[in-house]
Amino acid sequence: MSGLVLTLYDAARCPYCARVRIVLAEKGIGYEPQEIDLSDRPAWLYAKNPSGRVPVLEEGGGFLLPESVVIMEYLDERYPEPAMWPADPAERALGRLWLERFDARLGHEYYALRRGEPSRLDERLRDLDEALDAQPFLSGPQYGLADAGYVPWILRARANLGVDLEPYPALSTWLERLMERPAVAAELELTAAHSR
Ligand SMILES: N[C@@H](CCC(=O)N[C@@H](CS)C(=O)NCC(=O)O)C(=O)O
Repeated sequence: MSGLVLTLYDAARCPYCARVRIVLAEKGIGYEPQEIDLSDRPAWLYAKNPSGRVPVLEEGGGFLLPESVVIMEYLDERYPEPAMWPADPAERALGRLWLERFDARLGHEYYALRRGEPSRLDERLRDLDEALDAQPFLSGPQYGLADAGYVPWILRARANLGVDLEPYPALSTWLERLMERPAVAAELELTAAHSR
C-alpha cells in the first residue's frame, strides 16, 4: 500500500467527486479533502487540472490525476483491498462498459432534466431498473465500481430533482442495498445537506 499523502480536490455537491469519495471510503483510505468552491474556482486549480474540474487526486510527490473514472480505477489498483471490480473478466468488462456509457445511460438525461430541458430520464431509469432486475449489482452479483459510478446521480435525482423511484422497484432495491454500506450512506447525508 502506498504511504503517500493523498489530497482530493473535492466539492461536496459534485457527483463525480462522490464516486471517488465512495471508493476512498470503501477501501478505508485516509486522505485530505480540499473543498473547491465551484462558483469561484481558484486559479491554481487549473495547474492541477487544465479543465478546472473536480475531482482531482494528488498524491504526495506531485502525482496528479483528474477524471473520476480514471481515479476510481487507479485507487482500485493501488489499494486492491477490498477489490471493487469483479474477478471475472467478462463481468469486469461489462462493469467498465457501464462507466464508459454513463452519459448515454444516465448522465445526458439527468442533466437535461436539471437544466429544465425535455428529458427522457424516466426511460433511462427504466433501463437501469431492467438491468438490476436481472442481477443485484450493475456488474453482476457483486457490488463494485460500476455501482459507485452511478449511485451519486440516483441520489441527486431523488433529492434535488424530485424524481420518484417507486416506479422502479429493482432500482429502488439496489439503492436500499447500497445504502446499507456506510460509504454510500455518507453520500446520502451529504446530498441531503447540499440539495438545492
Ligand atoms: N469528466 C469529469 C467531469 C467532472 C465534472 O464535470 N465536475 C464538475 C463538478 S460536478 C466541475 O468541476 N465543473 C466545473 C466546470 O465544468 O467548469 C470527471 O469524470 O471527473
